[in-house]
Amino acid sequence: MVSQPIIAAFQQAGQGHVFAFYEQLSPEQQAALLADAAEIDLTEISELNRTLVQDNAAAGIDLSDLTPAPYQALPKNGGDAAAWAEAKRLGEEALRAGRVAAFVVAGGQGTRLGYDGPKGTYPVTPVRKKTLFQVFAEKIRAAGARYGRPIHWFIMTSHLNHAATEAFFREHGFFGLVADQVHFFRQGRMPAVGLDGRILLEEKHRIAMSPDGHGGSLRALQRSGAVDLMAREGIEILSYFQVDNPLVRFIDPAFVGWHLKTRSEMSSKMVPKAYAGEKVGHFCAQRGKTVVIEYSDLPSARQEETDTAGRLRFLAGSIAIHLLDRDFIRRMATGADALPFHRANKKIPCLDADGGALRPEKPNGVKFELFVFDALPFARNPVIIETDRADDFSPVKNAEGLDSPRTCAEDQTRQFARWVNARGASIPVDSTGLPPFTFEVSPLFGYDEDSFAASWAACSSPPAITAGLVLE
Ligand code: UD2
Repeated sequence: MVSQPIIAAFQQAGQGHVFAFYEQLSPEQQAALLADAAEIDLTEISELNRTLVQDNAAAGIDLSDLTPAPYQALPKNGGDAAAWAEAKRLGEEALRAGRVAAFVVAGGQGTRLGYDGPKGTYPVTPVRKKTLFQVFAEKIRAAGARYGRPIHWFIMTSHLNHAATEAFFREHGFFGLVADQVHFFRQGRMPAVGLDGRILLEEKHRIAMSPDGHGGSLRALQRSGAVDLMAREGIEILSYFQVDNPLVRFIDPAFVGWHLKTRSEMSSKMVPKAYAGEKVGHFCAQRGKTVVIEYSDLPSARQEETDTAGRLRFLAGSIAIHLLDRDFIRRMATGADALPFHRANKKIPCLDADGGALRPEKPNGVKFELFVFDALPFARNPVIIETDRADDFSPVKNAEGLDSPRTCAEDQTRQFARWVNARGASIPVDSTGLPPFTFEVSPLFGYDEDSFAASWAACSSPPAITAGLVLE
């Protein structure tokens, strides 16, 4: 065996089997394997094996002393209308000063949707079938025009979809955005281990590596130079959202204003959960800190608890919309505070000890992932604000049923119908707010109710809304 310090380090760490087939590999394959190996922090893996793998720990989630986290209710639900108006004013000022940028995490694999390709390239709008990326790009263009400052957009990809994502933007001329203001960077990777803690090989020259979770965004923002770029451009706040949700209002002045006026370092939007078992995180308070407990980690009895009024006690659902201060990101990425890893048992195609291919039918290994909401307990003054689900959340996650392309297109149509009828039109809708026909509002015409109202008022006569119409 060629002597390579990295191979010796793997042997010392009890992971020497990673190089079991090294002598059989071509020089290029050897280089590829060494490059994979160089990405791995062996001390981190051995610590994760000890804490998360060996005793089959349920990711070590601490559920003690949990109470529902406080949040700023919307004025229509009892919140302070003057405080919301003041927040909106402050947020608009920050947007006009160019202090806010958009940030989408798009490194996930979209397995549940069964779509082969970066999820952002999935078509979602009801008439034009615009892709998720196009919808976000047009919201950014429209908001930039509204506030008189172009809005930078950071896009986190993974090694699996980076090249395809960049190519998609190039093919579509960046959807009218200035290419220099769209910044792609790759998230980090983590090796998968077997249930015995041994690092798995995908091929003789490839370690089974997967994206390190959306929480990996904090270190990837720092490592890629995005945080420095923000500093150079005078951007202080990143507006974080997920790639699967075209309704998201990520340029939301009231949210930015709440963040600023409470001097929060990380802020989040909540929606009241639709039902006890809804698959969203739960905003909780725990010994003076704000934490999010994922649906899979909170026992169903706790999810179903009700208060004296019969409402769900742990009501505040996390829909993965956050604001993050630039300096907070840097501190989380470089300081002593570190996000904890979560363990996910998965079926991981890999090689057996003799180099034969294994296609497991039940979980045979563990992936390690970081979650961005685990940064909340480290943030100063985290604030949670309520939002209307209908204005902020309708993700595409499954091919059919709940959170599918169909439900998402319907939710978009309901929103358009609501905006149009609020301006005095009278298109018919059913008891769920859905009109009997489909039409579409381009984000360039209106990406939220205010911008829509402004464009509507600027029309010489109110547009007649008919089936298949696209307002743009
Ligand atoms: C997430 C939240 C859940 C709720 C829900 C709302 C977690 C663990 N749960 O559930 O609480 O807020 O969203 O829709 O986050 N991603 C990456 N890199 C990765 C992994 C994921 O960029 O390594 C991105 C992915 O592209 C997507 C987002 O993170 O934009 C969410 O990922 P998911 O689909 O795994 O999250 P989900 O639906 O389990």
